[in-house]
Amino acid sequence: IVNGAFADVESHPWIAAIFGQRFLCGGSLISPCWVVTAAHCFDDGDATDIRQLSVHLGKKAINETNAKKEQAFLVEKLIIHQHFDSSTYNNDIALLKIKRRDGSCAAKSASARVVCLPPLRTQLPAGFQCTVAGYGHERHRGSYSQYLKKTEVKLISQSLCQSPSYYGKRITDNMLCAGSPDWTTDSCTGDSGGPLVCEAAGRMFLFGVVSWGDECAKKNKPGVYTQVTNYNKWIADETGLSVYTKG
Ligand code: 4AZ
Repeated sequence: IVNGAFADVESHPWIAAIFGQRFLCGGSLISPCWVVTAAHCFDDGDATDIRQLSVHLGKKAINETNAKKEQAFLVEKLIIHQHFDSSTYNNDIALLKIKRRDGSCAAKSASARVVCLPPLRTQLPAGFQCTVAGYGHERHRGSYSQYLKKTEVKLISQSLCQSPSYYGKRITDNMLCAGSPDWTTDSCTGDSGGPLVCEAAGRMFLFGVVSWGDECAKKNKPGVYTQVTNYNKWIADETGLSVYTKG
């Protein structure tokens, strides 16, 4: 996250930190046994060996462990969207089924809780303020943040984001753009897979998965997020969860 602020994990209790040999990506807990993340996190051959993966909930810092707040899991299943295109990042979404060695999934606590999926195909208006969180770089070509950070960004209309001075035809209907009006704050490398949440009717909903962008906090180059509302059926089919209602 470029600029923004440090965040308590209790304010983003659904955030997951996904590790391979080292930190890979963020994610979001959508049910006790399932984490949503970005498909491109597993682009790199070795990372797809699920025996190497672990998922941590309740984590304030990538390089520190707080046993009181954290829960750690193995990955039982990695489901990369069957139409993920690594050249365009269309359908940049994946699911991880998590479990402990004893077979149990996440326990609800102040630092670990599921996030709601938005009702099917709900669209929020341009200018709507949402929050993105992660452990990623603090500037383009910078370094990972020591601690979990968050920032506020505003949704950008599809037509503006598809205009030539923004991203043109690179933006598909499965993507949504969000940025700060003054281009000072943004998600960045390492925030990938993590949550873009928007508050509606007093609840936080997962509207986006951090996917890509041209650098970070760059003028007319907002953060691009996977449009989670297009994937309710896919998530339901792959997990067996019922995600058509506010749940
Ligand atoms: C990345 O490289 C990345 N500004 C993620 C998000 C954004 C840019 C780059 C959005 O993973």
